[in-house]
Amino acid sequence: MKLPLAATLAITTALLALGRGPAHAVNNILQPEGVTSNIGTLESNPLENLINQSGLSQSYTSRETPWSEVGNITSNFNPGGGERSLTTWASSSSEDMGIITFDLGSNFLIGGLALWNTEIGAALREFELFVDDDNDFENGATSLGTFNTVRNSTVENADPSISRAMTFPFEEIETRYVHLNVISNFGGNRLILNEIAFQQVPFEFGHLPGVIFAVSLGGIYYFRNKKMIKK
Ligand SMILES: [Ca+2]
Ligand SMILES: [Ca+2]
Repeated sequence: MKLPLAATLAITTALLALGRGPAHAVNNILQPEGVTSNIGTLESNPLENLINQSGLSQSYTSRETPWSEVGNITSNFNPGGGERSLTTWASSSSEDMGIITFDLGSNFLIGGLALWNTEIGAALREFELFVDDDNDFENGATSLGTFNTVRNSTVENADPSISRAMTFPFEEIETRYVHLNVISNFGGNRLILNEIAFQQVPFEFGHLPGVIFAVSLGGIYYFRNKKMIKK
């Protein structure tokens, strides 16, 4: 005997719900696992400083801390040097344009970028984002659009020594790699940024990864056959 349609639908719904999981019920902060660039890097300020939460006012847990918390996290930067200046990534002098590529580790549905900039001429001004199925920008990538930052010092009542997280929403898309193409900074002869993170969006019905869908179908097939054998 075959399972009634209602039972089949119930099992499918339950399996799909398992795939989503309670931890993914809200948008979370997603920390990239790797970063590379074709821009030269100052030895004291490595690229990893962009994705290791260095210099942030409070830490977050990747894929668990809600995206809504991102506005409460700030960073600061001491342009005169000292320990705080070493929490940033800095390009080598006179080399401030190029591509920075973030590897999310595996495919995620993302819907925005959080940027902790710096408050000097070396801060990022205009950039274009691309998603990609490999870490090679040269062989093609899909543009998500061009974005402009706002300097903290131009925001009323803002403390110019502290950078708030700036968020840049874009159309939700599933990807593993994101390229950030630097178009301009605010006039310095190098580029200095503090931190980057992404907005992880929960997988919805239509966005479920193929593996979860396959497991769901397999489960239905198994239970239907089991029932038939018993009969
Ligand atoms: Ca940092
Ligand atoms: Ca590519």
